Amino acid sequence: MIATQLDLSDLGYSPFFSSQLDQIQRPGLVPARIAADGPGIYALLGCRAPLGELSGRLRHELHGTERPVAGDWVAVADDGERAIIHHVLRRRTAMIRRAADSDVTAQAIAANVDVFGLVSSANRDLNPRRIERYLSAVWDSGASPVIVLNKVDLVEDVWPLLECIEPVALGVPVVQVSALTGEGIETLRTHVGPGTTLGLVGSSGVGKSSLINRLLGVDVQHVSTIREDDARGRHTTTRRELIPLPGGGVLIDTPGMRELGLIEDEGGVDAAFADIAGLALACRFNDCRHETEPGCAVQKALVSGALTKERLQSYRKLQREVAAAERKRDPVLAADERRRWKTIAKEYRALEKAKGRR
Ligand SMILES: Nc1nc2c(ncn2[C@@H]2O[C@H](COP(=O)(O)OP(=O)(O)OP(=O)(O)O)[C@@H](O)[C@H]2O)c(=O)[nH]1
Ligand SMILES: [Mg+2]
Ligand SMILES: [Zn+2]
Repeated sequence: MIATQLDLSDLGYSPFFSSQLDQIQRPGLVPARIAADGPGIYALLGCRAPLGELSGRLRHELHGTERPVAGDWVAVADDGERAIIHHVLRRRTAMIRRAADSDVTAQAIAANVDVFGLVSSANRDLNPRRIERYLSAVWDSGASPVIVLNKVDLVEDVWPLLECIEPVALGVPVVQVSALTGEGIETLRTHVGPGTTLGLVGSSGVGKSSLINRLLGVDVQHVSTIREDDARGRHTTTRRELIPLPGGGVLIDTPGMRELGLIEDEGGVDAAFADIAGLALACRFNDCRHETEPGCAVQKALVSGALTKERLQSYRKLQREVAAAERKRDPVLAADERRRWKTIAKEYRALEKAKGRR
């Protein structure tokens, strides 16, 4: 019993989740963490059954991003072989993106991640615009970011790359690593430990799976060489997967993303561009659009070179993207969500009434 509890806390189980389980009025349910999500079937960690499926009710009730994804904590009836998932516990963090094939559908990438490592490769053109986009998504998710510059063994001098990252990092830690030589791996390791979850995201071929293997000390994840002509990856990892670290902590490997479309506005873009938000405080007008207004501190920073045109453009582009996504929200899904909340509110009111009668 004690051993199981220790395992669960190593996997990230905390009072945030156990208090939710305590509130479920159904005896016999145990917690488990989703290790991988396939269509209709889930790999589980922390319970006896290795696999689970949604209960009939959840299959009916949960839509889109509400469905469990890698990293979610769920309450299951565990028969030791095939567990039935009865509840998805509220998420502490959730990385949501716009599904690649749609401009309205949101897709959850991973849940309950504490730290996202944004992996870029030193041998390819490092793209600060991409880092800004990823940072916005991570801040939106509720997790914290670490910028991971991998393959530093391939460059003589990392300084130009670090100089390119610095203006967009705004204090976010930057770790220089090489999955090949092991350089920097111990620094990366400080971002994961018992109870914490580190997810790696980034384009295909940047070395996410290689870094996971390095952190584990054994080759568990499949890796393959990048294409010679354009140095791009081959989309080797095809599903999101949780891998427990010996000694505690959890790693999440994810498939390389072609694009990370922003779909939510939880303030992530403003957090990723806190320098511009800070400048705006000094504009003469509160509603300054930083265009031609007199006394605009943002325009002044552009002139002095403290802010680049590219960064301001990128800020505006991402702001427009989240605003458009909010407007275009899938109306069917939104209605479904509203209906569900109505039901919950109704149940809650009935409960309160019953309490009053006692
Ligand atoms: N030189 C060098 N090569 C590396 C390093 N890390 C990874 N590689 C190589 O880069 C290629 C791609 O690595 P993967 O780990 O498969 O990349 P990935 O990010 O998991 O790619 P996807 O699964 O497709 O998203 C492999 O040939 C690795 O051996 C590194 O630090 N230095
Ligand atoms: Mg991979
Ligand atoms: Zn202004």
